[in-house]
Amino acid sequence: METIVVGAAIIENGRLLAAQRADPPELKGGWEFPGGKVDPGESDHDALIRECAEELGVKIAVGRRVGGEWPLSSSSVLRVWVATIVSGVPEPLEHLALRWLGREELYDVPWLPGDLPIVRAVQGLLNGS
Ligand code: 9L3
Ligand code: MG
Repeated sequence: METIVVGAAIIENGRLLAAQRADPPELKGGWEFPGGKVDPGESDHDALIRECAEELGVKIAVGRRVGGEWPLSSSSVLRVWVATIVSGVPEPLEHLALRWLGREELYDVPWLPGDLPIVRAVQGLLNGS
């Protein structure tokens, strides 16, 4: 069975929230859209809200989908939605660090290879500020 992973493109004030992975060792230090695996019987929407609460300590509102299925490996795909923060201030509860990246800073961090094409897709949603 294919593993479904969901990710959030959290945008606020024209900046995108990027999160630096703490694990596993081969992904440690790489930057990603926060999120994670959908649990059995869980909807993508619920998984995205749960993951953002667990990883960042924030409540999000889920907006439009970004593209279709982004391949992560031979057995897993990433589905991404734009999201906004409804309450809370994001903290790196499971990541090494968080950064708000403006349009000119989007490529200042080493994105995970699977996430990089999604950054390009999100770029146009950020205003120049
Ligand atoms: N993954 C890649 N990019 C992302 C996310 C949220 C996840 N934006 C990969 C890393 C792991 C797998 O998907 O190999 C499951 O993610 P997690 O549940 O460990 O966050
Ligand atoms: Mg995760």
